[in-house]
Amino acid sequence: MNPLFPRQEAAGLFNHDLKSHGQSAFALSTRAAGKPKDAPLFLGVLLGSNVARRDRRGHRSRLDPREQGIALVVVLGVVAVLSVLVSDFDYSMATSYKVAESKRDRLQAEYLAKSGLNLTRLLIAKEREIRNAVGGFYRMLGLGGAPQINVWDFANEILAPFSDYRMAVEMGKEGGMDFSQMEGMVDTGGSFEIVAIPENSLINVSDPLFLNLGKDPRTSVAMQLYAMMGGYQSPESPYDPMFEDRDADGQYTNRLDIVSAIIDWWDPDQLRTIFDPGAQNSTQAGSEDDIYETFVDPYEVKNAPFDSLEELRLVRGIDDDFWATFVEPDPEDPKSRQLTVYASGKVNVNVAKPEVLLFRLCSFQSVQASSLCTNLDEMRKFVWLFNTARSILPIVFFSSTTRFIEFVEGKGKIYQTLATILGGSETGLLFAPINIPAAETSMIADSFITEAAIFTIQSTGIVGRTTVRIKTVLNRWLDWRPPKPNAGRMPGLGIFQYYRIE
Ligand SMILES: [Ca+2]
Ligand SMILES: [Ca+2]
Repeated sequence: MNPLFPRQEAAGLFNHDLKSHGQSAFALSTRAAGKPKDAPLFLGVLLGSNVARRDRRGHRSRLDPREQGIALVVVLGVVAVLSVLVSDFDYSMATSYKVAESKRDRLQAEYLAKSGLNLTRLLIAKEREIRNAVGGFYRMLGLGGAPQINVWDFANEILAPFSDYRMAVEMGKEGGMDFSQMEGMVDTGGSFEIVAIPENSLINVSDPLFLNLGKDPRTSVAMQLYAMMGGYQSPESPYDPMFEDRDADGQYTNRLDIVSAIIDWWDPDQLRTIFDPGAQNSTQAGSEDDIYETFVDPYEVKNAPFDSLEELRLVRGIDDDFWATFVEPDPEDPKSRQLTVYASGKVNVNVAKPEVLLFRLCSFQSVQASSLCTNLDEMRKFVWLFNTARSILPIVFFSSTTRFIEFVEGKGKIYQTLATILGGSETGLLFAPINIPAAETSMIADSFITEAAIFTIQSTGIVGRTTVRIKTVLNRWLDWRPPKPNAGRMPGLGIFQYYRIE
């Protein structure tokens, strides 16, 4: 019962009203007294509080002015409360829906990324068959047999039908292929993108997995690191300013300090490594931990190989400048990296950036004095030549590391062909060949490699505006032994040494 209008009075009012307005819409609701008639009354008052009505004698009368509009205020209040509740409910439902939609897309994107990752593993595992198929082509060009083919560079193109079904069907039509008839091929509602790089295309700063250069692993790493930081460039290097100011820890850290700190992080002893770039040897003296003990939050060196690239952040002297210059200039793009902690120390001549090839080459004493290691112009020519040749013909060039050594010495088919194309040495586009002592040729050739076994694979699943990225390091090196107490043999598709979903 409406507290504002006692039933008797209200019913009287209403019934009377009904008699007077036989055709009124209110009639429908007034058949059962005391039941729904409260509601029409309410509406009647709401709609007609100022509307004339008749009393028992048929005289027109009005409600008490004090009663007029009270119901309207109450109803408006109720409606306002209800509308707030409804809009809140609507908002929370819309939010829940969006959250559910986003979770659905994220899950879908994650599995697309996983698919891309596994298909890339499969593609790399099938490389040997592709290599055999193109061997004749390499021999025809006079390049010797085919080396390991860089199939990972073409992962997005080769795996396109699995990644973006709709685009593949469209493109297939143009090429006369009907992907829509292929069993198991369906529209996944998203796509994936792959970036894969072999780790031996980078400079390894961790304990080398295998390296037999007649030098201890420390010295080999030190030589490359020092070359990378421009240590052998004379009279000055563009990197000099980086080593002139205090770093974030308040310490002065020069090139040799960084070389020592990185090596001491993983070498098993607790004596400080002292690298002599002139003599190309390293000795151990003093304590490794001195600097770390002075930090506000002190810690000790690890004395074991790096597990991830991020761990390098803990080494003294590795600040943001160093990180942005050498480690990860673009965190979104693994191809911008120059350093790795996963490789053997042998640099892959077919996939390494030309700068990295120079760092490895110039780390040897017998090569250091050559123009390719000291003259910035010559270095730029070398880098330009490699980058241009690879952009024109994105295939691998050197069937063996000996052919690469021949190339830098200005011998062999590849150098001769490039010299002809570029119009000889007079044009100034070609770097001046260098001379490597015959006694050291095989040792230097052995510091390079043409086969990659450890890869960074980054797979990004994309569904609408949702992306999920999986960053991995895949190890396919057959001689690799897992750390104890693990045991077993390397599976055909390799194992993940690093796996992170972002
Ligand atoms: Ca040490
Ligand atoms: Ca150590």
